[in-house]
Amino acid sequence: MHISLDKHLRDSKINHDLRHLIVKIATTAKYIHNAMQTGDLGLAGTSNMYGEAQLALDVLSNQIFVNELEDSYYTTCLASEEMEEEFKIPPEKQGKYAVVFDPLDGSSLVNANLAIGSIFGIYESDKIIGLKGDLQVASLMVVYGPRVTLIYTAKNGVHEFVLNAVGDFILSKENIKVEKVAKHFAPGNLRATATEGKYAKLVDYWMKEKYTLRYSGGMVPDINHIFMKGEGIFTYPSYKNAPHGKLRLLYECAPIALLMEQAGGRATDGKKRILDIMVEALDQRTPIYIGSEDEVRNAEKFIA
Ligand code: AHM
Ligand code: MG
Repeated sequence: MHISLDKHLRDSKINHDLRHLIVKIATTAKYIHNAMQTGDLGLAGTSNMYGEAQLALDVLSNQIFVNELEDSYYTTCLASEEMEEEFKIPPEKQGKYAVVFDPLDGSSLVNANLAIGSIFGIYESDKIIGLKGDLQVASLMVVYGPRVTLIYTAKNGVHEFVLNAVGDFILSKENIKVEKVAKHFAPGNLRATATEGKYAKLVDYWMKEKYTLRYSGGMVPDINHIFMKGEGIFTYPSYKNAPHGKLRLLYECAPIALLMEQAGGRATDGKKRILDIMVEALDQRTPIYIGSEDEVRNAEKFIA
């Protein structure tokens, strides 16, 4: 029997509003996928708050998610990697959830036709600053690859759905678990090994121990690889030029950390649980070590 995302949420007794919000995000992801296949992939001519050139697709995806979430009547405020400020939902459309997202993570990979993704964190809140990832009531990521898949947790384990030919997300993997020990490594920011001796030693260790490299340049597919193989480690350390790393706490690291912990894995900044870090700014960055528990602990030792 096919189990749809909506049915899975119902069977898991996820409350009405959260269920509808998650289904709304899933539906909207289909529009993004459609835009990806048919849309203009050129530069939009604007840059986001980090000074990165935005692809038209970034701008478009962000706009589509904002519009759809505003009109869902389930949200209070929105924050996205592609917006400088929090977007307050007008009073007549207020719900109870703050939604934070990266509408198109890994957008530089689009023209190379590699897999990319969208990431979402959901909080029951009417503000964002001062929250920490632990307070998320749900998080999810969508992978746009040869197949479109969605992985969610509403703190009920981690579950994967595949988009079928008639546009339904159908359960494909329930209760995904990540083993403690890994044989795959995804070392982000390898350029840091030029100046960070400890990170260079960690990468050396993985190579000497004959770990298998699986790195795509997109955090979503790289993390998805860990979920699908049931083991692995992904790292994105800081270094001199980027003292807090590159990846954003709110839009990338915290939602993915919740998924990873729900699957039995570990996610830290090298010392502290990602989910314990307080959000002090929308654009806050953090180094990240995430995946199989023993491997993350080992990485923490190397870089201590
Ligand atoms: P983006 O949000 O601007 O697309 O950047 C995030 C991406 C991650 O998906 C990936 O892990 C990382 O950037 C790769 O960074 P680098 O360009 O340093 O290799
Ligand atoms: Mg991103």
